[in-house]
Amino acid sequence: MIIVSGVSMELNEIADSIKSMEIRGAGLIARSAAGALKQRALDYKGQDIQALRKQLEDGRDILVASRPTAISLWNSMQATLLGIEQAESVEEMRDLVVSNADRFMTRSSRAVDIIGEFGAKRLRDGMKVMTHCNSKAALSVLKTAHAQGKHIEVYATESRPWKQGLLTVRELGAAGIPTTLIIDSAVRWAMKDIDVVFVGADTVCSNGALINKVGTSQVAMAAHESRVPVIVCAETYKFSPRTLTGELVEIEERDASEIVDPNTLPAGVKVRNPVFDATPPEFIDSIITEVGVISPYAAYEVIVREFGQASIFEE
Ligand code: RUB
Repeated sequence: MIIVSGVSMELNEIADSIKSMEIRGAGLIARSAAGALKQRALDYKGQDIQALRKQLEDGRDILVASRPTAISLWNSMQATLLGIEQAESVEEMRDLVVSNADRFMTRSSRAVDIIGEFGAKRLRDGMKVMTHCNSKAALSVLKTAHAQGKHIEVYATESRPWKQGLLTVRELGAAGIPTTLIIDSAVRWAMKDIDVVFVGADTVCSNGALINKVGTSQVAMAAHESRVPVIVCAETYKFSPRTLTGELVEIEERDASEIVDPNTLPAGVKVRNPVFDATPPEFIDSIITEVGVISPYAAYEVIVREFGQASIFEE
């Protein structure tokens, strides 16, 4: 059992909660999955090292399958199981998984704070910021700048169909930041007053493209048209070693009923519900990571530095 938001959960329940979006946001799903795998290691009471390894790998597969787009989930599983094939006893394997998971969770939470500090330097008194959806990393920047006494104002998109923008305005409003909610289609209308856009990331590809909540590319296009810089807040485990070998990122499509009750539509009308999209690097000013602020075109270097050249040859 692990505790997520005060509720204790088994690995399968965590995977189900990720699937149903009770646990959401690329960083939180990665940390929750690492915690779930750690707990599976702790719960194993047998003495068969191969059986433990199988339980861990099965658990990893269940968690990774829960949402397909965010590479953070896959990277967290890789980090948590790093080196288990070398373990010579159940105890050694268990200790390794526990320390790997703890390191990942600590490093990942710390990264959000560091990104907040780096990003706040890009904000000055009087700036109007736009954000899309609900990103802990992007909000860390806005809340850090506000805590430093900078008077910023935020325009937040609603983010249909799940309306994660309501989470954003509640959080920013509670922090005392002047915040305005707009519908997604009002982005271009609002852009004329905006100084900078801050968004989060589900995946950063080796060519510098950003995969984030659907609509991010429209926000970025409108910003590009108005010469407004778009800044991406992405911990290094949001960078995808899998894209180095040409793998494309799967864009999750969720059930149409999240948008509209299909029974209310005439027969034959289709509804599609893609929940992420790709923003090309030419619309991105910079990416703030916990190891520094980079151009999107430096994504390849970050991937090689963080995951090693060997990641190219891993399956
Ligand atoms: C959330 C979303 C966020 C990123 C980054 O989508 O697109 O911008 O996941 O979030 P969903 P964070 O609601 O479908 O998970 O910075 O919190 O990791």
